[in-house]
Amino acid sequence: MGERIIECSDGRIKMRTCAWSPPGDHPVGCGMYLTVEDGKVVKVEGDPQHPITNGRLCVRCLTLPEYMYNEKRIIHPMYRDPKDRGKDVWEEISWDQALDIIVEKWTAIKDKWGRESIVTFQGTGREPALYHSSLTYAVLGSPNAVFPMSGDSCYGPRCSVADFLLGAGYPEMDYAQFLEGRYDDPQYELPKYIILWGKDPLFSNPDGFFGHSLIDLMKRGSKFITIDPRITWISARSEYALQLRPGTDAALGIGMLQVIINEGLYDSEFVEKWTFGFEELKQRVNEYTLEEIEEITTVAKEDIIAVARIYAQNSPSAIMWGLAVDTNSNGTQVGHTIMSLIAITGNFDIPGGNTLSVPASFMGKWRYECANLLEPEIRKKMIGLERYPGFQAAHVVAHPDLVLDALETGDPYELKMAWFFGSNMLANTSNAQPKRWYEALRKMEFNVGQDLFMTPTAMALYDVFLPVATFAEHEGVVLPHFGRNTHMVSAMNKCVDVGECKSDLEICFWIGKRLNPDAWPWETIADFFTQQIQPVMGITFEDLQDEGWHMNAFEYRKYEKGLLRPDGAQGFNTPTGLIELESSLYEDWGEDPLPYFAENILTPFSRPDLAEEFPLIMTTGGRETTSFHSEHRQIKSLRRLMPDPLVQINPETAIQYGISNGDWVAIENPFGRAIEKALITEIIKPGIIHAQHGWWYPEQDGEEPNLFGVWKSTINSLIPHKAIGKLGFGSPYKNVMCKIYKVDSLDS
Ligand SMILES: Nc1nc2c(c(=O)[nH]1)N[C@H]1C(S)=C(S)[C@@H](COP(=O)(O)OP(=O)(O)OC[C@H]3O[C@@H](n4cnc5c(=O)[nH]c(N)nc54)[C@H](O)[C@@H]3O)O[C@H]1N2
Ligand SMILES: Nc1nc2c(c(=O)[nH]1)N[C@H]1C(S)=C(S)[C@@H](COP(=O)(O)OP(=O)(O)OC[C@H]3O[C@@H](n4cnc5c(=O)[nH]c(N)nc54)[C@H](O)[C@@H]3O)O[C@H]1N2
Ligand code: SF4
Ligand SMILES: [Mo]
Repeated sequence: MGERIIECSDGRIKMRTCAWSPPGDHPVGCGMYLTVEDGKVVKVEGDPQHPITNGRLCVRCLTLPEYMYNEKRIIHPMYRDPKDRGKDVWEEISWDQALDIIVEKWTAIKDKWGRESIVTFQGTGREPALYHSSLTYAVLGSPNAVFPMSGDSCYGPRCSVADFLLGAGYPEMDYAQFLEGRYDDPQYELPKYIILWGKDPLFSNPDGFFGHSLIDLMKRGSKFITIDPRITWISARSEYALQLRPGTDAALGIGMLQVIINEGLYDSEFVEKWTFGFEELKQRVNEYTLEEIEEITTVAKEDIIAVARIYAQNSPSAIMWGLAVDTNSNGTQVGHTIMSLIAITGNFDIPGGNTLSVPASFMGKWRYECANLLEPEIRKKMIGLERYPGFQAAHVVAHPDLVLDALETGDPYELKMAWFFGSNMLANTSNAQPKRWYEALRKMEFNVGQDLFMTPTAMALYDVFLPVATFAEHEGVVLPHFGRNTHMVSAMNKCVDVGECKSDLEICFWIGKRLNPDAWPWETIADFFTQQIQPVMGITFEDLQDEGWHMNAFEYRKYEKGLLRPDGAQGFNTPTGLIELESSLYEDWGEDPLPYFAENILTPFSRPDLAEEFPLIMTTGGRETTSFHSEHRQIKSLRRLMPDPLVQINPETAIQYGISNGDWVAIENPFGRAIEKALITEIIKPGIIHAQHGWWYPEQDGEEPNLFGVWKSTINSLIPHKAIGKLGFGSPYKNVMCKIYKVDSLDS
């Protein structure tokens, strides 16, 4: 491990830290040194001694100084009269003035409408995601914390499957992330095969996983299989690349289960001892024929058989399941099939398989426990509690689709104040149907937001703008590998200040101490972190800052050792104590206890009446290294690499519609329309297109009605609201029908 602070001979200093956000990132916690000169960060270098990332960084971290010192960054609190929303008429104010305005409005609204009339919005798993519930429950005292992605379809379906059927945290691939000696640790075994299922980690580093590790494993001999409608960098190097029709993953999973079960390739000892409902699962998967599955998925039956055999006959092997599992109304069913595949082949919690996390957690646990600070009567008012009890059991947050309904209709009650906590929701990111959210939210009495840039959401909706500090400007902890990971924690060490920016946690502290002091008893942020991490990791926050990162010992096969259940018994923390191939919970929540395939709501097959007009299928949002959702559009060196939103179209489809490379193209369906630029490419099959999300144009006029051009490439206007699964999870962000046609410009 290197020094925390290195004094260079030229007078500059290098400070070691681990990244989270902003700039946007899932908590990979990559290790780096920031060179500081005259109080400014001037250079970013990877830390070769970091155990997971070994000095490797992506372009978004390498351009950090350009982001931190960007001319468009907001670095002081600002206020605008609610009647001026949409106009660029901000007044710079002090933090004290901001606090006074917030306290006054919050008091008036809660006294008149009740605390439940306040709603808060988070974005993806950036750092504020860790403090969002605390802001809502422990600061504002409202029950309505919401991640506004329809059907909570990022990570929600995957985590709920892990909760309900496994009783454990999200099962990550074992890439020796928890072992001292990493790949050379004597306990470790290399996965023989890695299946990437709707996940592209080289570009996304998703869910706290360091994507480049796949290259390490490839070099060491792991082989790959990809399940992805597109040919990715890894698919091109895979033994099999199953290019399924978007949204048909549950059918494919059922086909693979059928082959493994019918051919007797499963681990019968594991199935017998540790699973519940095997016979019922067997019966269910045999209700489909492989011919039908081939027709649904467009994957050749022979390939389904081959991949199923390879996975079952090469233990250990791992499945990495990504966002495409969630962005599907069948999200929980897809997750169910994948979880069943891992289970019946005995690949859970073995070296080189899929690891399981222990139930007790620290920061995350505190996050959910904050809900206990709500008055019981208020907590009962959480939107969606009655309609989606399963959703609430897993998540303890308000339901996004029902929140939009409530905003529009006032049912079950009026919402009057919104707080944006790391969400640029109008910019084709989390929300389906963003214009509906915009129309509803502009009617609120009072809105507060915290961000770093003047986004379309801020320009349209905020009244108070609170400026946020990047990871180089504040202290914090990173929990890599998501799930309920309690094995590793890393420190973010503050290097510099920029303007008056504060971190999300500092903002919670600052306002929490005024609105709800009992919930915020810690003197300092360091005291708070120490109280969180010491009982689990055995070190103080200051120790962690010096060490850089800290790992607890990891044990495999925890189900044999009584490490997964609170009662210390062997098995899994589910009602049956076993992995539930047939759920014992779902029926009570109105869902089929076994996995099934159903067409998504807006495809040429579920809507044959629209198929002639909208014959194509659109998937969206495959990640690019140059942006994190709507972030980075104003970072010049990144924008040069990706100047325009691109829609990928197969050459055959392009000829059919008279579209050439570089043409502007309108993408349209009965719900909405967006314009992107054609990229003609063989990586996608005919009849399917892939469109980027998260586009707005910071260089354009920010005032209404233009709002930085946010309504031009409005890809999420094509995604229907409430096209969700029966448990309340999953929405078709990556599979809707559409048509395309050439237009003259982005403004057409
Ligand atoms: N069509 C389509 N839509 C999608 C997807 C897709 O694949 N296809 N993916 C979806 C997924 S998986 C997700 S998770 C959502 C993501 O949706 P969001 O996370 O809401 O993404 P952004 O719109 O980038 O909003 C984040 C905002 O937070 C600000 N920010 C960055 N870091 C911080 C920080 O540390 N603190 C605070 N307070 N603010 C910060 C950024 O500047 C930005 O304005 O988008 C979804 N939208
Ligand atoms: N650079 C960058 N990194 C990011 C983000 C970002 O915006 N930028 N966002 C972060 C967030 S919030 C998330 S959730 C993760 C997501 O990261 P991942 O889980 O890796 O997901 P994606 O990159 O959205 O999509 C992965 C692959 O799914 C394929 N796909 C599309 N539709 C389907 C389908 O129906 N079935 C199957 N099997 N595959 C399909 C796409 O072609 C794509 O190659 O990335 C995170 N990391
Ligand atoms: S994954 Fe890339 S962008 Fe994210 S923290 Fe690591 S280097 Fe930075
Ligand atoms: Mo996400």
